[in-house]
Amino acid sequence: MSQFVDECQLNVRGGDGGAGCVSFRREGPVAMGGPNGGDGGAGGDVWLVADHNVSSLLAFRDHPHRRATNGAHGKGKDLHGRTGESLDIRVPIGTVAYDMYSGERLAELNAQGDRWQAAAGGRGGRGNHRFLSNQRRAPKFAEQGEHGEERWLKLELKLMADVALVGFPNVGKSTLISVISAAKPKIANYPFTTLEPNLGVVSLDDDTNFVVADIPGLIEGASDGKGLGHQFLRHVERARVLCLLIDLAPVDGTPPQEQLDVLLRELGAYQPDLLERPRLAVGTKADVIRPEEVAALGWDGPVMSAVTGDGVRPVVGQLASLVDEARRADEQPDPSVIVLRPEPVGAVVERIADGEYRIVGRDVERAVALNDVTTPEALAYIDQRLERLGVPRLLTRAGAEEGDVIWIGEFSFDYQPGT
Ligand SMILES: Nc1nc2c(ncn2[C@@H]2O[C@H](COP(=O)(O)OP(=O)(O)OP(=O)(O)O)[C@@H](O)[C@H]2O)c(=O)[nH]1
Ligand SMILES: [Mg+2]
Repeated sequence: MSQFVDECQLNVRGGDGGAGCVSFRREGPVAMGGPNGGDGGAGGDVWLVADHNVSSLLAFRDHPHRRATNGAHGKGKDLHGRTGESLDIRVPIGTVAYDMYSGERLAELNAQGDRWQAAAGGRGGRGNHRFLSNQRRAPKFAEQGEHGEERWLKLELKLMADVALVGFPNVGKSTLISVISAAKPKIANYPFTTLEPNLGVVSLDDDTNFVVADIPGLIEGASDGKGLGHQFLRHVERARVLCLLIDLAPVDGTPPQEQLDVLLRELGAYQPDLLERPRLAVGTKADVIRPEEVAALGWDGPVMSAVTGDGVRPVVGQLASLVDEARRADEQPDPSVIVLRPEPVGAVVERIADGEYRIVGRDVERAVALNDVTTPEALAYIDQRLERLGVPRLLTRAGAEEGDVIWIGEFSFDYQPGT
């Protein structure tokens, strides 16, 4: 079993758009014919794609930067730049993407093939032929390409186990998974042997198999972060069925029912609906205690010994049918990719100092991103665009006054209301 890494940071960046081109036809003796500068190609997007062949987020630890290809610049003779190649990043099923800084949950990829656009490529800049108009016969400007979107993500993998083995440290969780599946976790006679979850596939016959997760031991106070705390409870969240293991011969003598009560209390305190999950509680280490002693402890649930194998089969059978029922109940179409990222809309005016404002927004930034903003025709174009995007109204509302400095990207101008 490969090492299990269930959290990583990832920097994604869409490709930059190519710049539009400024170029004019050469028509015989006419030095400057009509404009024929091609558009820049769009940058490639970055996608996360759920793939069951990927089982951990390990690969991202060493290579946290992923970017798509840039679009090519436009050229003369109306040659458009080639579109940048998009990048598909394969992630395990059950990957949840968060914004690393805000912690906001952005998307969940729950089923094979689910795709989520993690970073959009920048749009290509328009070539000068696009700015031809009756007033503008020879536009000497073109748009710059837009930068690709960039962001830091935190990816988290929730185990997609069918059954989670829940129990105090040392009750025999790892021993059980080692006898019912091919998983070979470390087993030892001390608490907290298991520090990272192990997954194992249990096969009953060709059609019946389910995934069991052996997770680190749970102790009282885990829901407050004690022991290995929340980290573990998180792994329980996705399991359809809980198998609670109860030590029939614990070193500290905690009676079975009390163990069960503590486990349930911790699960419920972490997330109340964990108590709604189908569950099976089983007494372990039955080989070291006589049946009448078990009865005297007040335990009347199933018992087993992972060491001798006694009672293991019926337990596996019961788990299989609980899993089967839960899977059936689950079969209504999965919401699959849950995308929670709101699309940015319009432009926003921020006051950055006395008499100084900044306008932020994709369209306004694009309006001023020209290769040359010094020509009167380019300035006239910018004016027209900003007007159409409602910028004067936004500035008035924000309290801007004549002579104030307005910034959009790298571009700044003095505010002249009503012009
Ligand atoms: N006699 C007996 N001993 C068992 C049985 N199952 C496990 N043990 C022993 O109990 C000890 C702990 O077993 P593990 O499987 O490592 O327990 P665990 O629940 O995974 O423990 P943590 O990973 O620390 O939470 C080991 O010494 C095992 O050999 C059993 O059925 N009978
Ligand atoms: Mg263990």
